[in-house]
Amino acid sequence: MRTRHRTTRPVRTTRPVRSARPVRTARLLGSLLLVAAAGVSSFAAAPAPSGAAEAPLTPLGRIVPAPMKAEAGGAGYEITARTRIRVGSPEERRVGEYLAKVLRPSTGYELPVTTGEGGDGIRLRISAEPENKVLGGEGYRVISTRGSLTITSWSDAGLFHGVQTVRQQLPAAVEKKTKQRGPWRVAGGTIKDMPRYGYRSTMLDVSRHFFTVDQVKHYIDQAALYKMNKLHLHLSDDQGWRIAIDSWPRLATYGGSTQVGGGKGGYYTKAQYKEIVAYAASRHLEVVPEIDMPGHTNAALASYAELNCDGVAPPLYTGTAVGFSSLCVKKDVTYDFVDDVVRELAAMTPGEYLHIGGDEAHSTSHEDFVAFMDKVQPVVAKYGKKVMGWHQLAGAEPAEGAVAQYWGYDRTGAAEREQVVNAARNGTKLVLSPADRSYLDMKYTADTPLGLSWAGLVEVRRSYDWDPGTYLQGVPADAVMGVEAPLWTETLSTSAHLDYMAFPRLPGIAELGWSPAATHDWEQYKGRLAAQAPRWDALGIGFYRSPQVPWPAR
Ligand code: TNX
Repeated sequence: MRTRHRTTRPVRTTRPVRSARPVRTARLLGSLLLVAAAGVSSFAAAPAPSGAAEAPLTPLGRIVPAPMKAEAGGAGYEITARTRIRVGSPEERRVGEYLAKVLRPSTGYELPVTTGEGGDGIRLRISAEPENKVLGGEGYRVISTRGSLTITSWSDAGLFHGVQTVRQQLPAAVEKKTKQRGPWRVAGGTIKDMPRYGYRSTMLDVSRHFFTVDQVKHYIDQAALYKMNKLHLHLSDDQGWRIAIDSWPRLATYGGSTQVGGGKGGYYTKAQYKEIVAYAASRHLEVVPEIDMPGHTNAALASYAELNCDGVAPPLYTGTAVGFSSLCVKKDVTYDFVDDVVRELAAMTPGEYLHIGGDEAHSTSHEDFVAFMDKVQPVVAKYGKKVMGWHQLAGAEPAEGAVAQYWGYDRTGAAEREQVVNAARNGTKLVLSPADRSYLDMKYTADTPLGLSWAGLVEVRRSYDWDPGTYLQGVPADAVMGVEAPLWTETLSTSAHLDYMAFPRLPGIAELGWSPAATHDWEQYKGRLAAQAPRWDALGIGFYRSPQVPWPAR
């Protein structure tokens, strides 16, 4: 059995973190352009160096991800005991209720959500006016004046993202669950915002360690704060099968009965899975479920002997090695199994994609891997979904419309990279999750008590300081659909563990997915990031206090 993760060169955990490029004038200018002053300095202002007294960022200047355009002006709207949240349609009402739920406990105000007309208060409007339409299906505008705060969008997703922006403009205490002192003022001015990419994802590995429905919901809430719009759930792996499949019940009841380290594991019933999907949808995230195949399948192979080429079921596995398991590519029953699983999973997944894994199939020959993918991709299409796969899919024949998820890193071999680049040139879309940038399970430093280090150490700056648009040389810019921050859980078993590894890196990947490339600038980003800390404290998120970031004193 393999105990080493990669096929590439041996891992050096002490590898120095590459120093990032100097701030380019063009970039700085780009971010300056985003702010029309009106006497208010905004997020283009570089924060004071770590340790020095901080000049507090203005509310408009501390938003993460950085908005496309923010113009300060006027006194702005103050939420008071008299504030009403004015909505019209049921979609507007849903977003209004969500906003009210965020604001009520800390402000102590009633904040009725009302359909009554009126010019004052907080107004949420979905409208197809051209100025909303140009901002697309997720963009929004916020206008804050003395008398009213208006969020408009072409869609409810855009309204929801606008609410996240407004939330970040209020004092951090707004996130607390008990009554706090105001005032609750939203800075005056106008924000126009829309995402750079339509695919902004985080992955949670619920297989290596199982996480309950409530824990997953908690993670969804955190991703929604930063305008992510996909939740990739890694539902099966060697150590556990986490989703009930009626036609193969032992997958969950037996294959899900343990986890890394030998704990009791668990699985989601269909009702629970649907509950996660619905909760994610209420936060405007689409669930992308993954069944990893043909490798990473020990839990399935242990549950059903007939899935093994030799007809013998292996024992359940609770270690952390990879690459030792494979479905039996030559047996017909394998494709009955795949058909049933994909059919049942697709039927309870409203989203567009179904992820079929395909990584680290070290116990499957290349020929078998290609044959397997040729047979399995049409099954996904048959049940109405688009194929996603890890980038090894590029080594087979990606189906029309398939999306490959790149998880290589600086030491990924040229041949492997080239395969991905060629696939992209031939029309395969890419989601980028480079392991030495966006993997939230990589240790920050050699001293990080949790996580792995096979891709190197990933401090906050390294995680943020890359451009998805130019990252893979030779890939056409429009082949990049977006980014993902995967959170693998070999070493993580509690929500506190997830918090510590995801924060502060998750907001950085979210920003790479959302913000215009022109806003990219570590020196000012680190100031905005630092300004998030009181919010995380208020939300009870225990984050890593990276020395690279000028955190405010507690
Ligand atoms: C690689 S990324 C894996 C996972 C591990 C992860 C740990 C990928 C497609 N495969 O099986 O959990 O590294 O960082």
